[in-house]
Amino acid sequence: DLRTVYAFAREFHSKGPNIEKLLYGTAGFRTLHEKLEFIAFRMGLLATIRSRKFGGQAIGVMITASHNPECDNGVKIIDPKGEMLERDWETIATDLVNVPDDRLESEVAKIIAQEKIDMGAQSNVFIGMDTRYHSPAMGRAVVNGVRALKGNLRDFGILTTPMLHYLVYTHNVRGAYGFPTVDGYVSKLVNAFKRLRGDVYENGNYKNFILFDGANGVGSLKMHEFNRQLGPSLECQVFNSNGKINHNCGADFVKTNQRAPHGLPEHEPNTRCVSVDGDADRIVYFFTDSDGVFHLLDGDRIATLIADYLMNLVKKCGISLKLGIVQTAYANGASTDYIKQQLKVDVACVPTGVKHLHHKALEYDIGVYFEANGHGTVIFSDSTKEKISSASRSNETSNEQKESLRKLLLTIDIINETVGDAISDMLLVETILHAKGFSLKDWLATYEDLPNTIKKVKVQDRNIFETTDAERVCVKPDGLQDKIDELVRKYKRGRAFVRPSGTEDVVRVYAEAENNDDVQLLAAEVSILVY
Ligand code: 16G
Ligand code: ZN
Repeated sequence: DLRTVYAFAREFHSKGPNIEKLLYGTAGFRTLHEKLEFIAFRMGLLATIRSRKFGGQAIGVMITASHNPECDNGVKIIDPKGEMLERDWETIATDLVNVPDDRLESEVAKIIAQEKIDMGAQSNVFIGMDTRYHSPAMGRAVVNGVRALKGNLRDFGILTTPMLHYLVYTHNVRGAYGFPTVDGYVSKLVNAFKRLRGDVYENGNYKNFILFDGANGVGSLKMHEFNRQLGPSLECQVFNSNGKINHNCGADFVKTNQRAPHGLPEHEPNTRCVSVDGDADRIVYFFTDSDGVFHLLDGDRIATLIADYLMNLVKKCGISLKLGIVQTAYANGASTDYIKQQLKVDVACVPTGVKHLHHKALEYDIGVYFEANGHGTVIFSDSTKEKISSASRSNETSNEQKESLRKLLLTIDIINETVGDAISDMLLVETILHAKGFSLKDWLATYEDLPNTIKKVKVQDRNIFETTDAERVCVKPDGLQDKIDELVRKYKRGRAFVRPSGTEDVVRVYAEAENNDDVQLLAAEVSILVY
């Protein structure tokens, strides 16, 4: 009886008098954890309804606030193909969360009617969470939401975000993409990795040792599971595995501050290091050279390294495929120049947020997409995969080409195509560095980053800022962009833009220029305009 559902909701997962408007943003709902329990309950309801819309296909609900501080949490829904929640349903989710308790019942009824949901249909909700201490309470609220509408559920407990994407997708395609368990996931990636690596673990300047900053999050736990299967093929030493999540460590700390995380064990200069974020869907590489200088290799680097490798492999396969790289305005200008002039690959720019990048990448045969912050992956179209497998079966293919095709197929197997995945990205980068015999220094030498910075500016109302052209041009407030352009013109290789954050109550200011002093000046001048 649905009456009891809503009585229950009012008693245990009440929204209370809270009238703050909450939005299903680029990463779902994300805010202070105290404010989120009723939202988690309502997302349990919504996920159950959404699963029924797809005749019982699995829908994921992930509890995480990714790289945010420990006090925050978040909840987002994963669609049947392992992708982010469809646009229209973001609005439905937003509306559902913003109705007061006494309108919950009618709002749910409205969704069911509008979307023509058969409430007798099967429903399956998969739940996963990060390691925050308040995540289990949020998970229980989701469970209560699912139970309230009599849906089935599987609670996978602590998982990386990309793992849950994988589990949802593999369940729905009945294992065609991999075995739908965490173990199946680890094996799929590690097997492909080992077969590509072969018996020779080191090559040229590439050493098979890496330091792994787990951001005190789920990435460090899961990396241990990978390590068990990786054996000696890659020696990965995990650190930052049980402190405060993202505190002075992790991919966001390293990228934002352009310095090494706390807790880094003693090591030789030039040792390869990585940092992932709290839910392990972002990764950056870094090292400190023999002069003690820190060097960062971010998402732009990873994208260019992967694109270069895949293009060469495709060429050797004797097939023709269109590869493209998708970036955001945050991509370093030097990386964009390198892509155009050296790699001669198509490059597109889209607004911040994985779904925008993913969507654009679908337009290519092979779409490589990365945010500068280390969030990204590669996607291969269905026809690309068909081309590759039919070429590998064809009599007209030479043995040499077949060997390249085999490598390409294994490379695809390492990649988590559903969403950016720190561990999968790392295994891919490790494979490429191994194949090229590259140290991080060699990789860094492919092009030189322009100095850059990102500033946060607190403003009264960030909603008055509106952008266009993939956030590179600010159209509101009136006249602001002209003033920014005027400042930018003063600096050699200068570039700057402002955009309202989608996850914090601030405006972000990005600046880059030929030298660091100019960058700081330009960023300060633009910040004053915004303030
Ligand atoms: C979200 C996005 C991330 C983006 C960030 C920008 C997803 C899953 N996550 O965390 O990709 O870089 O927002 O934050 O899309 P901002 O709008 O506060 O700058
Ligand atoms: Zn994340």
